[in-house]
Amino acid sequence: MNQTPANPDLKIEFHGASNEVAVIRLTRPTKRNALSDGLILAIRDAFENLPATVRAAVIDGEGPHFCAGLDLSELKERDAGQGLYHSRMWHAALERVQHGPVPVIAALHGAVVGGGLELASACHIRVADETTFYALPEGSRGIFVGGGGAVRIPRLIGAARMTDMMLTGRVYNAADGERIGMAQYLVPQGTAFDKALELAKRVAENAPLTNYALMHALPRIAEQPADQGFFTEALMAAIAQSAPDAKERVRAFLEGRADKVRKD
Ligand code: 1HE
Repeated sequence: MNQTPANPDLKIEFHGASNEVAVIRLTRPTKRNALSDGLILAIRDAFENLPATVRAAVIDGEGPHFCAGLDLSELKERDAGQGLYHSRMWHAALERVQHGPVPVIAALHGAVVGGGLELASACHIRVADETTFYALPEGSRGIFVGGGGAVRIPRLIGAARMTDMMLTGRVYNAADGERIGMAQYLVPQGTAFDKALELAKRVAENAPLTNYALMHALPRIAEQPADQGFFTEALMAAIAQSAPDAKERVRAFLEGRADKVRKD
């Protein structure tokens, strides 16, 4: 099953026995998957219109790089007001990635720069192959992040590292990126997509309410004072465990029908 988005620079296909994994691919390799306004809106629409079969998503990029960030050819025409609306449009689109219906796994390779890093940081898991490099060239282009990076990237690597990247143009390679928290997985060259798909299939097997709690409750709890966080956690735990799906999964373990936890 495939879906044809309105924008030719985005492709959506479905994987798994029940089409439970959506693969959303940036297909603008000649421009290094630079994110035009049309492409950002297509990403938003893709996440808003995922079929009900979908339980997890992978996002990746065609060609030698994941994504070169904002399409700079569109930048020169904007005044201040248009710039504000443009940034808010990115926020709305990447909000659909982060707080959409399903967990999203980014498969990274090559350049993950500027708005490409902002897109990756809106995903829930990042798998990077050895060719990946991370940069925020906004500093040297005389602009600022505008796609939510000022909020999301410090939560991954800390404000001090992001400040350094933007002030000095520092580029992190794949290994250092994984060390500082850009990606949770570092894999051999050319294998990020396969690993991301494998993880997405595993994520898709979870109880949907557990995935929902991880996407929607956990980041909010992390921002709350401890006392409120404990209370939100208790509410979410009570809701999750009351689902029929959760009861069946616990029963399956107690009756020896479910996998044990094993070392890899
Ligand atoms: C582009 C873009 C782009 C490439 N907008 N057209 N992002 C940047 O500042 C990164 C700019 N790009 C690069 O540094 C490099 O292109 C890469 C390291 C990503 C890749 O290098 P390379 O040698 O593989 O490709 P290339 O030859 O530089 O680029 C191929 C074509 O893509 C070329 O166009 P052509 O017509 O000459 O073939 C490039 O001009 C074009 N291209 N990147 C437009 N970004 C919400 S705010 C977010 C703010 C930002 O993201 S700012 C950071 C922007």
